[in-house]
Amino acid sequence: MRSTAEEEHVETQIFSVPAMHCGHCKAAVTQELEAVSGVEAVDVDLDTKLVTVQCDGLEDAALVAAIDEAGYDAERVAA
Ligand SMILES: [Cu+2]
Repeated sequence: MRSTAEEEHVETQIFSVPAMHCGHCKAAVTQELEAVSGVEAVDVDLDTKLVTVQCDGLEDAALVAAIDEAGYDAERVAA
């Protein structure tokens, strides 16, 4: 998908999820986040334990809740 960030007010939020350790964790977190309405893209980096979410008008608490649904504690970090 082409980036349309300038037109759609898509913002980037980054979360630290230290308990992620493998592809299963990555898939679980990605799946829960992509199920949230307004989430455009999810990127999980297992090396840094950081989850980058492109979203449109979402509170960070909604994203933390989705990660919690997947079974992980998440903390917002400055973008
Ligand atoms: Cu895992």
